[in-house]
Amino acid sequence: MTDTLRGYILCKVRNKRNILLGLIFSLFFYTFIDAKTVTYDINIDYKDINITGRKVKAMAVGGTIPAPTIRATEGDVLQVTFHNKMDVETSIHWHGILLPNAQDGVPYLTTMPIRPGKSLTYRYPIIQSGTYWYHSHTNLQEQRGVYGALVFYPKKEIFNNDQDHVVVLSDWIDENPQQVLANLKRDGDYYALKKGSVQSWDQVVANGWTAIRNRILGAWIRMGPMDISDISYDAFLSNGNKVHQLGTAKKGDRIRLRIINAAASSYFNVEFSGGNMEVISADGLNVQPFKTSRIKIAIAETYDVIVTIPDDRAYEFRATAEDGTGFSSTIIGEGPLVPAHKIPGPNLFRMKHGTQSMFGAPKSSVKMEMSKKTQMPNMKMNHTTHLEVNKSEYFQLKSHQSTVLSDENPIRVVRLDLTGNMERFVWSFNNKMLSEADKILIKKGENVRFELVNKTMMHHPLHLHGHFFRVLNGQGDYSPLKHTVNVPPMEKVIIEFYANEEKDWFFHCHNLYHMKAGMTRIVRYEGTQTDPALIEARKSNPNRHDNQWFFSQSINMSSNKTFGLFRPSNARNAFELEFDVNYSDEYDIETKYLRSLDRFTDIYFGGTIEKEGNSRSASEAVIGVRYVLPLLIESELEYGAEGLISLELASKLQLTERTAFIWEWKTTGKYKLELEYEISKKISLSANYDANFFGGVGLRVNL
Ligand SMILES: [Cu+2]
Repeated sequence: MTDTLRGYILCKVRNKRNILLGLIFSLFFYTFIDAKTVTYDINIDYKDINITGRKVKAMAVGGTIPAPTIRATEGDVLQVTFHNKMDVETSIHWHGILLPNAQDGVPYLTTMPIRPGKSLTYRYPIIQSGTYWYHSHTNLQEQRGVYGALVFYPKKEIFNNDQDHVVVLSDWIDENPQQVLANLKRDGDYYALKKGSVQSWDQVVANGWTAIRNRILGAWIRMGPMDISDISYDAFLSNGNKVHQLGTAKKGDRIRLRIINAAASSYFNVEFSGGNMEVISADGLNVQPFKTSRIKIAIAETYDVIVTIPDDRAYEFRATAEDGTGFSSTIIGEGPLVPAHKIPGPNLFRMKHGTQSMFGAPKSSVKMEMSKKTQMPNMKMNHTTHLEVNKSEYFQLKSHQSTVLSDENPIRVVRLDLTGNMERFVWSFNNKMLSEADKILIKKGENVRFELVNKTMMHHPLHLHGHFFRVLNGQGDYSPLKHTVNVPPMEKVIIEFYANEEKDWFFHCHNLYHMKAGMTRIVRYEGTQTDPALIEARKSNPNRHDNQWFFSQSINMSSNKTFGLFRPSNARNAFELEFDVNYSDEYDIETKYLRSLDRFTDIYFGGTIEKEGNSRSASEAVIGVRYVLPLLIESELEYGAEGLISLELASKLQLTERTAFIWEWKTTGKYKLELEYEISKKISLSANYDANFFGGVGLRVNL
């Protein structure tokens, strides 16, 4: 292979008859045909792309975004060599694929990273068929373009179609993803202004009593305003384009679409303007076919559907981001366009956290269907009916065969609360990030059941590497097998699988930013021996996972004083320097080291220095607790070295989309009032009044 062809797949498919391999695989796959090795050779490199009118340095596999589709057939051996032409390391994970642990591609956990300038060959036998995908598992590279489709054909296709296409959905933002994460760490609602989802009080009131009640009840249990996405994207893409023409078609053609949600943090509602879609598989595996007008596809899921072209016209397959901020279009056929519905975003003010179906069919007809066997009093523990399961959003997915696990196996139940601190953008399981938590230990031969309880206001698409699990969705013995499951806000989902593997596997939220912020675990099989090369490599792992330091500074230059806040923080620790200084040499400075105990509680120590009028400056050491009270009022109970105890209360009220009122009151008699008008996320106008420094107007700059 030469460099002259860099950026493209150099060598497509090479048939290779290898007698020894053939013998081995014929034993494995009950066939006497030699396993064919399907070989790909692909570069990963930077690529300038222009999606919004601005040139941005992206990362591309094989020279394209999405990466070229890798195709092979069940029973083949897949061998793919990636050449990393970038100056940062990378990795490739095979999403939804059952393969030897060392091929899974989680850098430093299962597989060595692909170092800058180096190559890595992945090789594994294909023991499944269906629609899957592959992507980088390094830092935030997936957001920058390192993802592509994986299609494994069955040995014998059961569906007859006129066409078969991959539709890779994704989200795009010009801003550097690392900066996106830094912005979210500063303020979980950072992108609300850009995407128009600021829930100010004027809007709450305009939306009536339901909205007012939702907001007050929410604030009472210390939940911020509801939002269903974190980031405001610049574009949504279908096979790399905002609008994508998918070949020609004629009336009556049956077209199979292999839909892959490869977005970093977007859910999509997909609809076809030519009528209902027939869902034939989910997460790569065939299900009992059913028709629906709409599918909600969570991050990292795949669905295969068949659509029928009703007439000699152009039809739109539209994927609308769930937050309503945009969509991508795939056009099928030629002639006058029949557009798909416009799907508006949800009304966040009136939103209740109930089950929303993943599919468009009416929900009222659904009941939890239990098989007769499972309704008998002597129920086996591993049957679904013993468990409280909410009406699943996946209720229409039904497996072809029974997926019940053998009741001979011991059962291990793992309860995982999905937790988070939206304000500081920390996401976790059981209030612990990956870096703080123990591995989830399981044992080969067990039936492992995960009880997933979402205690946050967001959806989390959870993905387990190297396994398929049953989702207890009300279909009893025919519960579908998946590799990714959405857990809606404030709901509980139960999954279970037979532990038939070995070693370490990642289990994580597939929202890229949630994963990076800590919502990740390692599932370890008992007795795992880690490859010494990986142990050695981990010592110099340059990727700071969920515990990076971020810096936020804001300074306000007003006519009466200058005040500001400097705050470096990581997930659990923060330093704060807060100061007020006026022009007659009076000041009030507070420094603190804070340790976060949970979402609501920080403990701290620090010191204050104060100078008023002509008196000398006075300093004092303090310790205290910062605690979030109902109605989202922040309190600080502080004990000073001079023996005084004080209490401070503060909160921020968002009055309009850009105007906020901030108040602070302390038992010592100090108070501060500030009215802020946000021009951008960086610059605000402000008016303040203060017990010590009186009133003034000024400009706030956030850096
Ligand atoms: Cu998540």
